[in-house]
Amino acid sequence: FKNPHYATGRTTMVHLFEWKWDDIAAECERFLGPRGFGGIQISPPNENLVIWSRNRPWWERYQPMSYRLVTRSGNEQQFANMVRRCNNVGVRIYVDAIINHMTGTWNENVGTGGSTANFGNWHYPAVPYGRNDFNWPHCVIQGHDYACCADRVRNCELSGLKDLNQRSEHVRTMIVNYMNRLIDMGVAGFRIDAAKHMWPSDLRVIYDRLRNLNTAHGFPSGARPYIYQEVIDLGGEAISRNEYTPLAAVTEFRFGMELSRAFTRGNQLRWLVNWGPQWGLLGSGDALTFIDNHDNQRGHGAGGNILTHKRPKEYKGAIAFMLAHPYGKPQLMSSFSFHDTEAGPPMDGSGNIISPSINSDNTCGNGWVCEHRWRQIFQMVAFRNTVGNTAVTNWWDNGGNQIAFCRGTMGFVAFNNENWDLNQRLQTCLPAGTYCDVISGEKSGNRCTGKSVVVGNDGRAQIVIGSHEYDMVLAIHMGHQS
Ligand code: LAG
Ligand code: CA
Repeated sequence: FKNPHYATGRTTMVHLFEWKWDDIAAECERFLGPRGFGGIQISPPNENLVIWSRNRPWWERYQPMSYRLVTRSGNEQQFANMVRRCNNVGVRIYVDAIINHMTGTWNENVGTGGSTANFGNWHYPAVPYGRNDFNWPHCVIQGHDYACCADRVRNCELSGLKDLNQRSEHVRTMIVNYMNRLIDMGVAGFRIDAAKHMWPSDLRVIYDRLRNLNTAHGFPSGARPYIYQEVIDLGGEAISRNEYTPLAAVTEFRFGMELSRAFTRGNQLRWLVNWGPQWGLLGSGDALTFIDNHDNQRGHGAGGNILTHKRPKEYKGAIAFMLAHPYGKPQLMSSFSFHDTEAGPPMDGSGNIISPSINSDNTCGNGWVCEHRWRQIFQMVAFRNTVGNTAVTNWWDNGGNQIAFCRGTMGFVAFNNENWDLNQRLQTCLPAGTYCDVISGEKSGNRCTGKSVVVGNDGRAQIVIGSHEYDMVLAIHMGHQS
């Protein structure tokens, strides 16, 4: 369950938060496929409660009404069409699977597919689930439970969301049927929402009953779905991420926390010389890595001063380090802009999501940030694809916040997070020639639109990153020789 089954040469996925299926299909064909992205995490595709009383917040999608594939992102036919079109251009789809709970109790009770429920009776006829499918006695997780009481974290409600009992055979069957339906439609794997709130022994039963990936969608025979379990473990809790790594991959929340700290000068970049398990991170093959996610970019979930698109220079620095360094399986965040942390995606007066528009410079409009279309970010995806599994070599630092390293003989990257310029002759490990920096520009015809870097016969080059430049990174690789 730890292999994402990306198409050959691809390495990176992006979370297209709250995007519609038709827009994702188009984005696969016009941008993600051609640019070498490996996959997409999509918002939950199953029916959720419509919450007009809070003006359709983003989090209504974490309130399941049924496993029918009807949401604001689209219906079942649009979903199937998206998966097929993305797989056709080598981009995999990973589903955010909410299997810990159903909705909380609300006055309104109509789902995005028209289903209704009787919350007071724990009755969800569209699945169907009834009282016996939930954990008893009824209880709600309290803040202090996380430190002491694993059983309460798993058997009580997470913020009042009705807590399914995954030991129930009927619940297991409903969940497995839902996930297998998606596998048959061509998805490549799942994010397991709130995995910390479910027993690993129950999850194992569910994972083992999943079908192999659909060979008609280009997967090798016998391929198991990629599973990354959302476990927030910053230390000090009764439940550890290590209970989940024997099953499948795990979201590594310490990764974005530490890199956010380093790139905001809470820690010096030079300490990143031994980035990885020596920092207390999971084994590389177990870790789904990211700087921010949809929760902590707005102070939900783990929170904790995470860098986001709102601090672009530092954020692009942290993302570049994530993509330049071989540790983990990286995931990019693609956001809609927000001030109110509860606000839903751009929508019209009827609650329909408004599609992103694409500007002439390839960035997005209509309220969509589309970090994945920022040059400094998508060019580093290509960097990662190009350098493959080469090692980090020739680490250099100034004893502070200027660092540089090679990836084998395929790529070189430098960072300047000091108040003064970086201007050094450094070993790039690349063959002699002229390379286009992929951060300040790109290769256009035979010239560079940004900086050119001239590598001599000894592999060295003069590397300049001014402290007042737009970006703090310089990156060159074998795919961008001019
Ligand atoms: C997750 N991971 O474990 C998701 O990443 C996270 O976004 C989900 O919470 C959570 N688990 C449940 O799937 C989000 C919001 C919550 C929201 C919840 C359900 O962060 O704030 O709770 O989705 O919609 C909301 C209200 C609560 C209310 C609750 C129950 O904010 O005040 O008690 O709904 O109705
Ligand atoms: Ca639970």
